[in-house]
Amino acid sequence: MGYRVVVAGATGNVGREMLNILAEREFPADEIAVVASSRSTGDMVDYGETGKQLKIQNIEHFDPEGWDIALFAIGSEATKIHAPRFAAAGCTVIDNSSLYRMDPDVPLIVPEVNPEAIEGYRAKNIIANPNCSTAQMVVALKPLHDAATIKRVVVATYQSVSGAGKVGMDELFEQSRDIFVGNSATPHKFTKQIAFNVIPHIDSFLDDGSTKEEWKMVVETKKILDPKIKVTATCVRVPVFVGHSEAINIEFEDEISAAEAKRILREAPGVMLVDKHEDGGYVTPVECVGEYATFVSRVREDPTVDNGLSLWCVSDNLRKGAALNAVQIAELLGRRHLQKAA
Ligand code: 11C
Repeated sequence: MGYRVVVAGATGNVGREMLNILAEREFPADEIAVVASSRSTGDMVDYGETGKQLKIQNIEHFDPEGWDIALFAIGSEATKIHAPRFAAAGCTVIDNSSLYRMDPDVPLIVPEVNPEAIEGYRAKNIIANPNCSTAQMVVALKPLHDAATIKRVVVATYQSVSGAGKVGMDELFEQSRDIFVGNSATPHKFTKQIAFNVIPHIDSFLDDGSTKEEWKMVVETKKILDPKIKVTATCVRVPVFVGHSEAINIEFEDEISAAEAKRILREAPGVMLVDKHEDGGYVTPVECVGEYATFVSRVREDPTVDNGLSLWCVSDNLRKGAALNAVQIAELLGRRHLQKAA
């Protein structure tokens, strides 16, 4: 007997990828329900490439009693209403919004990094999925932290427009087309023109001048990996449809050479090292689309600090940064806690 699984937010970028990945990985689901807001009720969505289509139900009227796992990709406001309702009915919620990430009673999990933290999920019957830019970074950092203890991380991100949802992707497409035919580009979703431009601003500003996206990278890395690690981030939106990139500078307690780091990364779970010192010997976002791995390239020593390394890290933000990580959490939950696996 398999699981009864709900995907909430099945019409969005992440919800669609959740369905693709459940299908691709042959998640042992006996039944899948797709739910969304009333706007999409009755619409059909593909269950990956299985040829099956699923009819969207209204989340407001959906009874979660008897369902095992719900993958939520519906944003914080709707999550606030529905996650406690699903969790109280015995359906474990794996939530992609930022609502519960820093709740001490909710584990924040990247399965390659802190699978043991899942043990705490029963307090609320909710498990949080991290922000996309944090998820890929901690996958790359974890094996290096185990080897030489990270003290400080300085990261600059190059984040694709799909992180801002389908409207973000549409805005890049429309602005590119408008500029190409000689029209002006009007920003709607983003704060400035995104086509042929970069914007050093993701999410809202905080009092200290940083943004919430930058804050998330700091606090989520501490919660997932190690509270002692200092992180400073600059998060930037770039005109790329899918795939977040990160330039990461790391300072370690102990000595670690680039050669040693590469040897470790080659063996690390979830990491694919592509690092040849030649034209094209590194990974760019277009190559990571549809992939599961977090790609690491350009590993090199930083001689300006003791025990410093710099590297380049790229991943599909809709997959490892969101949907894949959520499905991996569901797989982990099944293996450790739900006794139904087929
Ligand atoms: C972006 N990282 O690229 C954001 C999207 O907290 O889950 C995901 C926001 C979040 O805009």
